[in-house]
Amino acid sequence: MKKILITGATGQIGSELTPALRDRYGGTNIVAAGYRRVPDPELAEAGPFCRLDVRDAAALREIVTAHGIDTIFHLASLLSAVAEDKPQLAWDVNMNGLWNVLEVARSTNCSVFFPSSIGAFGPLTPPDNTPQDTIQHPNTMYGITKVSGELLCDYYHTKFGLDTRGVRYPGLISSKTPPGGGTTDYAVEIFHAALAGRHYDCYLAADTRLDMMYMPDAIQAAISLMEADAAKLVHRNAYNVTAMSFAPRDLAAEISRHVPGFTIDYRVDPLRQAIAESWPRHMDDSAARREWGWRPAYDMPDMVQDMLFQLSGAEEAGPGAGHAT
Ligand code: AKB
Repeated sequence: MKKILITGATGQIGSELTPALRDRYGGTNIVAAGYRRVPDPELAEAGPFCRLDVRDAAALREIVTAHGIDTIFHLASLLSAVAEDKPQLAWDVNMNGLWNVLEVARSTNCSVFFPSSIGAFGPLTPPDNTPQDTIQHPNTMYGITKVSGELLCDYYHTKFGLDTRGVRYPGLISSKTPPGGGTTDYAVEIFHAALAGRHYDCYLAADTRLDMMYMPDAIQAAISLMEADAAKLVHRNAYNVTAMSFAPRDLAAEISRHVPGFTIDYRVDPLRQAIAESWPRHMDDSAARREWGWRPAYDMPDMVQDMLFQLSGAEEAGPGAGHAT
């Protein structure tokens, strides 16, 4: 990786992956592309930034050729709850965006990282110790675009020899960036409520257990996979990766250990509850561990401690100080 393009650079993963890659490879070698016109000053000033709608194939090609890009981290995507609300738009952005990236990559010989998700599984999937290779059959538009994306990336590898790689992320928790319309967003919102001394109404039921990961591990997973020896990759696309598995009740109990008096109620949103119930509770990520050495650094108690530390610093610095929006 010498010249990297990140699509969706202003989003949940992109706003932390971009600085991490700039630290590693140098600011000028990382082109951040986002849909929103006004990026954070930090993102725009530490290296090249351009506005990009991934559905615009010509604009994408122009950026890739103008900057001599050899690797694309394609993060632009609508998340699960938003996609369920706007399924036509989700198909357009998630599928046509990926198609454009793969086509540009095919003609310019770029490597491609594509993040899939636990959303690529469905109600027929074994929810515990979910195997790497198993029945998927998602019943949400988000999941349909993710499983189609996995298959498309595999196809471009076998048919055209393109270097496509990807992981299935669980719910991601970040101290820096608010999530944008996912089913697992409660696991971030709850921290802001606890630290502000507010009561939290959780939209998932107390015992809805899901796979989760702290953002530093998610960033490390993307970088490690893209730097891994290609000869060792058997699965290539859509490696199960996880770090912890908990329900809202478990997270609330751990937060209460640090924030005495924190209170929570459960007011279930049927849409997001149904999505969550169709997803794995805990994936088997042994293929990722075996093939490219995946190993998360944070379990749930470590994550909670660090989130509270990071967010209390940010909140002391002023409202929204920790948010890269
Ligand atoms: C979402 O809820 O949409 C995401 C995911 C698990 O893919 N966080």
